[in-house]
Amino acid sequence: MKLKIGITCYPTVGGSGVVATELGKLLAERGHEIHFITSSIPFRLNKMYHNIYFHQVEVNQYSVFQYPPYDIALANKMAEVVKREGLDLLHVHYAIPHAVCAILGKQIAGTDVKIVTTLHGTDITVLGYDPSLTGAIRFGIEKSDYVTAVSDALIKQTYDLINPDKDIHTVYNFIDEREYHYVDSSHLRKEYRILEDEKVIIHVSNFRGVKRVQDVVKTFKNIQDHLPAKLLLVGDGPEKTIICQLVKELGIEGRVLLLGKQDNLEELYSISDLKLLLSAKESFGLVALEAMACGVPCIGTNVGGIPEVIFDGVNGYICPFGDIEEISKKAIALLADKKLYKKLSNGALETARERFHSNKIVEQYETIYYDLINES
Ligand code: GMT
Repeated sequence: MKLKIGITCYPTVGGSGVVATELGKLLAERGHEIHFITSSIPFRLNKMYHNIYFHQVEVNQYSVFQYPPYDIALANKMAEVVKREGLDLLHVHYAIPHAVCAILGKQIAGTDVKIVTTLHGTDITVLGYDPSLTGAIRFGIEKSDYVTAVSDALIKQTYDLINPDKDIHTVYNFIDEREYHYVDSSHLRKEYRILEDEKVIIHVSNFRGVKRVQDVVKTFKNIQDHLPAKLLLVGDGPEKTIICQLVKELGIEGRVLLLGKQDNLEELYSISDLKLLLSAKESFGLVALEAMACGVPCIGTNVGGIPEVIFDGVNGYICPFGDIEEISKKAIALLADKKLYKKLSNGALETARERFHSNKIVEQYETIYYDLINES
């Protein structure tokens, strides 16, 4: 039996939006009918599918309301689509506001549509500390029919912070391996004026404080003191100005390429030798998986779900958070030793292929959906 599935996520750039959209695309390829119910077209929905529909949530601005009622409009749109299209289930990404909207939407629709909620991190690790939202997050989790989180670490944090009376199950993230694999983009090395003997270090993020881009830059400073190297900083966000300043202060402007937001990241990963993910909070670290699928080993911090993706000595290294010296030492050793490098690069490819393959993860979600529907 093929299912009719509504998907709600933050459709703009961000790991949760990427995973939700890729999941919708792969489910559509398996014959399910997918209805995205979001504020704008998910940015990764870049191809035509006959069985993917997009329902835009529109919020009108009324002078009597101080804030536009987006959450209510979303719940109303969910109810409308559930009823008109006969959806079997709503899969929402983020407890707040999406799970709560789905619960309200289900009540408005008056049907037995099932609700699957996936926790991605920020809804717990940031919002979970806000007492004005804790009760609503707990409600969203407890009233969902099934709750998943993208790592064991996130589940633990959810129980520690929110303590919901609900089982939560880990379903790891995945990437579309048809997109993320090694490509010959060596022309970029020339275009970026990267010399033949230079190693390329890459960091990709939204430059929020938790991403600790300053630690990436400081680590890179140490690396390039020992061996010829360039740093690619990809993305944009609130810390960008501070980072540009730091690069200047450290006198490494000529070695750091600030590339801003980019698509086709596989081309950048394919000219990179090492990825740094030195976050203070990270429930999974999708960007590490993207890099690994292109054969790039990663160094990450022992934070959140990062050690569930980066395995120390297998596909990279796990280092203590903020320990620039240790991270630099590991990076230099890895980049200087061809045999070790090859081992970890192969390890990275294998991790992406075996542990996080999209077929495996999408099947896990399908099983959850069918079990819920068959239960009722
Ligand atoms: O990391 C961000 O700032 C974006 C955020 C999001 O909601 O997209 O990412 C979260 O979800 C991703 C997909 O599951 C995870 O890979 C990220 O680790 C997680 N971010 C944090 O936990 C900080």
